[in-house]
Amino acid sequence: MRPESPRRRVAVIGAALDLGQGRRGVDMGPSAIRYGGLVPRLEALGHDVRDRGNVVVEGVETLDVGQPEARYLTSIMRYGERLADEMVRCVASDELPLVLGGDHSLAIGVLGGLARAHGDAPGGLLWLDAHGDLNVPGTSPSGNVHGMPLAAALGYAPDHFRSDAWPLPMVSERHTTLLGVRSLDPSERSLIRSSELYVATMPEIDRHGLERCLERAIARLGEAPWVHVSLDLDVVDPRIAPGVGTPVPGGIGFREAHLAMEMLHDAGMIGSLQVVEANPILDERNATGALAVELICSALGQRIL
Ligand SMILES: [Mn+2]
Repeated sequence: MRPESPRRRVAVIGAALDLGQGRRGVDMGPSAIRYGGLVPRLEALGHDVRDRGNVVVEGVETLDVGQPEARYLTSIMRYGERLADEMVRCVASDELPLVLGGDHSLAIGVLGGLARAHGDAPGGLLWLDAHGDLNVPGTSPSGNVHGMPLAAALGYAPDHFRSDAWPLPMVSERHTTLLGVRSLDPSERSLIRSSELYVATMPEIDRHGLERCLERAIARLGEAPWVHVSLDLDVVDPRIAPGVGTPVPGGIGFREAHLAMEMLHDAGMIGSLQVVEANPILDERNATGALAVELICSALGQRIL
């Protein structure tokens, strides 16, 4: 039997960041998810929801791109520090942070703030993504920082990602799972092989089923002092979630995505949640924004029966 869904105080935070990747439009992701009816849907589930608006970023046209190996990194770090303050405030007031992206580089500030809020203790992380996001400046073929946030959180390139606003590492390898991956760069592969990360690739999900992979991930999360769930919408197959900047065929299906959220909820593992990379310019009639709303609702207690 699943436990009754506890009512939560939920703080919705829009992270309208688009500096971490090359395609415009992902800064409108928070609006697309709100437009999909997020807040009333969460209220209908019994949650006490406060929409804290967006943490806005300066227009990319006014900013210095910096080094090509990590484009806009300085601006992304400053932005992350503002997001980190929001996370600390949420944790202090016992609100569940629900962060709407924005590109995935916003995870640097989210995880940094959560680690700081929990006394600098590295946490547990479930990273649902088509990609590894384990590049560091110098290994990334594109120089786009949205391919680096998991590496940053694990403390792999401290000289680039150090800040007074957070500790490093923010999360620990043995409590971190990467799920749904189907596109890795060579440097990411060798990094994974020499790490304690649990990486459930799409072939592994095909062979063992999402349920078993997720049970293993949840067991690791259960040993961590705090837990964050990071949902990159490109983990879902692009036929279902077309509105993402870097789609990769062969992703998890509609029901698998919901099953993951339902299992995490039932295990009491949603300490904080971010849903990233929704790009309404690339979307089809907000299908991806609407999917994000449905998945968030499943993660926060919505059930069919
Ligand atoms: Mn990602």
